[in-house]
Amino acid sequence: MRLDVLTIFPEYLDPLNVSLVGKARARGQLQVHVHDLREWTHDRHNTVDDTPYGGGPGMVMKTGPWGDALDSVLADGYETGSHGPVLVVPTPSGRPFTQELAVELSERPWLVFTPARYEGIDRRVVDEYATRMPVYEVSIGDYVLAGGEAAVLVVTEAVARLLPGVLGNAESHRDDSFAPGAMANLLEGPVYTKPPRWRDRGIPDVLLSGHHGKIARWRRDEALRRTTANRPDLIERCDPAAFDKKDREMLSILGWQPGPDGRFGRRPDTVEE
Ligand code: 97T
Repeated sequence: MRLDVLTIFPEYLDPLNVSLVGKARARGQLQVHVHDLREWTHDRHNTVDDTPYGGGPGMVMKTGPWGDALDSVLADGYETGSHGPVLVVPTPSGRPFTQELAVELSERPWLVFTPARYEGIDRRVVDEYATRMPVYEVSIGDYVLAGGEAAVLVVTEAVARLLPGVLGNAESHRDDSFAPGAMANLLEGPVYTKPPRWRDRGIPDVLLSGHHGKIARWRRDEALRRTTANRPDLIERCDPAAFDKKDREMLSILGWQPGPDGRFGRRPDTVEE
């Protein structure tokens, strides 16, 4: 897979040399090209932004540098044998970035990222390139960043670990909390390793029992405990057929019950601390 990143802060992408993504690059599984957008500015001050039409606060990134930069990066990619680019535009008004979207992007041969600073990019840039390639405007969560570079790091890491051969066997995808088919979209419960006692704290006896059935049940109960506490929305939207008898017992203990439509919701008398 080829990745291009166009940014006014190329150093912000230095983490792409480290850890999983850095190793994938070193092994030739991923080609990453980071470009300084200011190389495509036309004036003495390397201007990339201007005031918004219609007024209002902040600055908008100009069409000229983005258009010239994208034309040049796309031409280089095609010349060197890449094909099927998609444009990935981080923005707080994009579609939520999910594991499903990470899987979809991991199946593309070439991703071009355009992280913006200021109040975003002149709309005509996205509209123009959307006539030539798929465009994904993505948000990594409901909070505001100073720019899209951190979102590029997030998307890149989520995508790179899905590429064939990038993750070792020890850390395979099956158990990812949001992997399709992971515990019916429950969050993972707590994990423990040696030593068996630390600062007077032990580990749950069941994990030393050697009883695989009991261990699996305990893990499932802990997953239900965490998910009801931290992500009640995941339980509420779950197909109730995903919950077996023991799940239902645990959900009841946690204060959850099926509603008229069979879907689980918090019992009205149970309150949050
Ligand atoms: O807040 C942002 C500013 C610029 C580019 C992206 C974002 C953002 O992406 N996901 C959440 C916020």
